[in-house]
Amino acid sequence: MPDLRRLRAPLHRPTAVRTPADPAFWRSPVRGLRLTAVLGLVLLAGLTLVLVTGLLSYAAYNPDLNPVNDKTPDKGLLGFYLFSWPTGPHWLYRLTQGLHVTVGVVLVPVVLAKLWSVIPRLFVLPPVRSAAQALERISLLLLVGGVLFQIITGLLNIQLDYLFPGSFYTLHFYGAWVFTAGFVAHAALKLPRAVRALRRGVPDSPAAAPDPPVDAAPPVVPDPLASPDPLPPTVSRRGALAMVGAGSLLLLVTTAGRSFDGPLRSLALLTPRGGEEPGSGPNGFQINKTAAALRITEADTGEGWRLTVRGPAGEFRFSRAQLLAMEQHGAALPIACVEGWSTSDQRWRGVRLSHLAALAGYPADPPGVFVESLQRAGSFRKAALRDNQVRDGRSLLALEVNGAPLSADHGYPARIIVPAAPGVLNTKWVRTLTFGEL
Ligand SMILES: Nc1nc2c(c(=O)[nH]1)N[C@H]1C(S)=C(S)[C@@H](COP(=O)(O)O)O[C@H]1N2
Ligand SMILES: [Mo]
Repeated sequence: MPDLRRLRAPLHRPTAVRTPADPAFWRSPVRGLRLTAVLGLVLLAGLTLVLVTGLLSYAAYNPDLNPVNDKTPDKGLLGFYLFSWPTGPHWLYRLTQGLHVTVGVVLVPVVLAKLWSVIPRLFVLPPVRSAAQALERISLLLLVGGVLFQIITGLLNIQLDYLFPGSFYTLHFYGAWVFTAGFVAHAALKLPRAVRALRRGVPDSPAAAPDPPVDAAPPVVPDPLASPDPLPPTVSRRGALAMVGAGSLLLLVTTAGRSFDGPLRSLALLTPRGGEEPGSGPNGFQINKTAAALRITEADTGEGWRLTVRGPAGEFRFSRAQLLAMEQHGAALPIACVEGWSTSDQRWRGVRLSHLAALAGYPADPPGVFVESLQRAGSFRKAALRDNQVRDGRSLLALEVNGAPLSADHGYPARIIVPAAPGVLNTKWVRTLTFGEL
């Protein structure tokens, strides 16, 4: 039997002017607790992963070591969790940051769909009815503001190549904590309801739902997110979810490739350098900034180049030939950038940092090192490495890669390479190493 109420309502209701505060203003039949609950649970799992890997990424920068790595003021309290980032497994940052960026991008359609699904609630009048509700609204402000701010700063950073030199870390780090406050409060308040909505077996789609008998008892708890006056459905809730999923899948395909070499990388259309050919041969892997872009010339890196090593034993200068005459060690390590792209393991060869520390006056238990590049302007000219990084036998001042001398773009005459570290700590075109407490 056709549901007469449903047929009648949209056709014969007088077309009074409705404002967004009127629930009947919102007429999509797709909105409802169930859709919101599914999206919410996906975000609970997904954004938790993005948050944890993001906080790990910050720790990986050694931000507490020396103000060259990070200048965020007052991270004291917020940085309570910082720890010595380990040097193994050597692909650790490649994994955590690949997940952070890829999952973060893939969740964008889910976040937008979730916001769309609850938008009528934004206009409910009066906006605040109780103290508890006021708190909930404030937590929503932190949550929505926080997640949009993180998405925008994150996307700008991976697309526009550090639009905010220096301050990106600060913005994204503070933003993460604002978001966390809203996220935790919101999850605590809404999780039970989301689980209930999914357990109760509310029909998935108004289109697919069997018509209830006319005299059926109305549901005990009305769905606060469902439109009281829905338009006829053009897509089922499952169909709407599938559209969101398809959007996420498209982003996955065009983003994940940045973490892999070979044909997969050419699929990473959303990466500014995605389609760029890093060339072939031993140095044919992705370049972040070229020597030319940073105005590093032949005169800087040619015969006259010397490495300065400082420590309690004094100050020493070495030519590239002298460094090549020292004991050489190899390490197969990737470059893994904060922007989420990474390379597979490259075979680096050069002098161990621990060996240079010994020359500088630390024959055992070397401390951290302060690294300076000959690069004159721009970011990432300096970096501080921790003692555990200097001690690891795979941490090198690399002179060669994959059996050939470093190319100018990969840091000739010498660059740092450290296992499991963010790419930004692998300073190229090194000029000075100062060993000591940082
Ligand atoms: N001197 C200097 N070193 C640098 C950089 C830089 O801009 N200048 N970029 C860093 C960043 S952010 C990354 S991800 C790696 C990239 O190394 P690659 O270009 O050899 O792949 O180099 C790091 N070393
Ligand atoms: Mo990077």
